Amino acid sequence: MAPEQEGDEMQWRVKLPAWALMGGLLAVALAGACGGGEGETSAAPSPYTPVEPGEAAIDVVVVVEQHNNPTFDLRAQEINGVTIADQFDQDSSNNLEEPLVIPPGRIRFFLDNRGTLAHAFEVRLPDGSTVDKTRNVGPRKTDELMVDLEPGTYLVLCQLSDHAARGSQRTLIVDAASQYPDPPFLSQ
Ligand SMILES: [Cu+2]
Repeated sequence: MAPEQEGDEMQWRVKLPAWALMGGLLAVALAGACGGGEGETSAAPSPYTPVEPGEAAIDVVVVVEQHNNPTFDLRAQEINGVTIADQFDQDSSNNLEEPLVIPPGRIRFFLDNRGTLAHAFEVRLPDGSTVDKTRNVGPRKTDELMVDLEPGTYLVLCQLSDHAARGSQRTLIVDAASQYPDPPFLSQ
């Protein structure tokens, strides 16, 4: 009888850790399901999300679209809630001669990737140096880039692969004479 008892005892020892493991896995699975649910039900990111308390106020919000289907393009949709999409044609081969003109100050570029590829967004000085840039933004995703810009001429582009050369670029002119209403934030 002694060997059987020993066997039962060994099984029991094995079962304890197994139950503990299953309980742990269940807890992790439940936590993951809850977290995913919250992410899916939250609203789509807005260009006009208020800044956090203590953060510098934003002067200008520019909604920039990236396209690559059928042609690569980088064009602006709106500035501070004012639609400016009609300032840009669908021909991206002339984007350097068809500038985006915005007021100076603290700028939030809200990048809206409408394409089927990952894109990104970079602001460059005329000498080619980088002011700031986003990481890669997946298809149908958004991101934002916050920069302080003084009046002058800049270049905005997608810095990935050959996208800029294929049309994902545009001259950016920051001009104090460019006037828009304040950004439609709920609070600042
Ligand atoms: Cu791109």
